[in-house]
Amino acid sequence: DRRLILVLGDQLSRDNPALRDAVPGRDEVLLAEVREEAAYVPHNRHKIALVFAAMRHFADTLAQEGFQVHYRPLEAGLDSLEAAVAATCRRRRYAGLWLCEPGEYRLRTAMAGWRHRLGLPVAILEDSRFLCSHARFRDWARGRKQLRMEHFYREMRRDYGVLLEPDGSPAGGQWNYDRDNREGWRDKVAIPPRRAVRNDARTRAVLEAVAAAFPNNPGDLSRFAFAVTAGQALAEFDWFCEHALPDFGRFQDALADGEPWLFHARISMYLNIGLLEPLALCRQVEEAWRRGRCSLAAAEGFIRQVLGWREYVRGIYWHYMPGYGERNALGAKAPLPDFFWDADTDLRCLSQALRQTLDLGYAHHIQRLMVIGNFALLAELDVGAVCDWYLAVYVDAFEWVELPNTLGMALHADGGLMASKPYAASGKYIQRQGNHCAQCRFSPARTTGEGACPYNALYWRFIHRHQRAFEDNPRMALVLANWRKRGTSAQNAILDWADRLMRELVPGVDPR
Ligand code: DLZ
Repeated sequence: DRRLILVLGDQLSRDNPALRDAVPGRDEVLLAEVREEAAYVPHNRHKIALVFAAMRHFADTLAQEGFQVHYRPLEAGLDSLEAAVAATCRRRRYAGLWLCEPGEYRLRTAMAGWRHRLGLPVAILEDSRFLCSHARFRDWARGRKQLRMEHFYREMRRDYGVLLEPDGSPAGGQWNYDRDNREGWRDKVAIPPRRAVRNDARTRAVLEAVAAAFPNNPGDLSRFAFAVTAGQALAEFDWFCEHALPDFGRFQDALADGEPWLFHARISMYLNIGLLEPLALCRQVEEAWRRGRCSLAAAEGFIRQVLGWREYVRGIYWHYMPGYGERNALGAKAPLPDFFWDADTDLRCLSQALRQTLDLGYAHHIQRLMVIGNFALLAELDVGAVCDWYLAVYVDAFEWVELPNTLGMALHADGGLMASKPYAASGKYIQRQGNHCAQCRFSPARTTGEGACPYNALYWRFIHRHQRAFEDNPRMALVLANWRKRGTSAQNAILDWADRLMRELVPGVDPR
């Protein structure tokens, strides 16, 4: 009973449930580079290259294990995954198609019709690479008024016995060391230089093919240096544990001029395509702390992202889709400015975050949340357009992780389902966290007039326009009170200036 096993470009793991009891010599594997997946948004070329190069290397590993692997490169001209399966089934008979569930709702819906259209039994297995199953998340969510990450995270720590004292209490007496992890960047600590992965002939062929097939997509492929195998990704992670983890915690929220990586692990893309396994990483970081190689705050900060946040956003995604993607609680609808595609803006923090996003397919979370996302929130950019942009430009962006992070966390468009207050901030926050402002032509100390940091007036405009929505939110009370005590003429001066900024920065918008 020969089975055909379809492996998607973000399921490149030997733990893929569809491969778990596959038998070389009997079952066959299909991987396909197809136009639909490569073009449903204008993906960064780094993302396409990473996925294709990792797919080709993974196919090699499976072939070495003795599997017959059907690999369809982009040049084969297949339009969709369904077309790739259909073409393979025309050549050979299979008792059924096996695959791991896809990470995006779009594809999950399309697959619902496969059995009928392909005339073949289709088994879609739950993605066991995540630490929180769909049933576990549903159990946790049942009956709760609010689905807050902090509560979820504690349960995951208990479920997996991570960072616990022998009596089950949290290591060190606290669940969360966020307060120790907010230091701003003052240029006093050396940032370790990253090791670049050397691209082999397989990867170089992918880089050429992607450059030729996607001439207009963002991404400077001359700087492609991502790991494309599980072994390379693990080596990068080992490097992180040794060289960056000790300072990861304290500078987790920092912004450093000209430094795209800082002390970040830079492993989200490897996790999200299956090259790394989340629990093993958490255990390795816990072990580093237990051996005295890093502080508890650093280890806890890392583990919260992987065991807590990552699993939580995936749970939120499947819990609320498909409606989640349509939400726009604050009615944001301004058009996306062109500088999102060319980084051509004078705001230094924003232009650096956009430039490295477009060139490298990567920005760290404070750039994504508090620089780019914050701008989109304050300028009330169209939620759907911003979400599509995030899905396109980042190497690690798949909708299950991108949508809750962008729509819920950055844009507050889910009405507070994920975050108890909007992540809106003025230029003063950006100044506190980093060193961009000293070299920027705008000053965070001023709110109106030439040379004032645009984040300031846009921040107050945002607060002013949404006062009613935030009225009953105790976490917004202080900010609202600060705004109101300014008096009408001071308020109007700020609002007039903000409208002028909107016209300048967001062409095509009607600021009122
Ligand atoms: C992101 C991506 C790209 C660019 N190309 C492919 C592809 O050609 N073939 C494939 O199997 N997967 C690709 N992927 C990853 C899929 O888009 C991903 O599996 C779905 O979005 C579900 O998460």
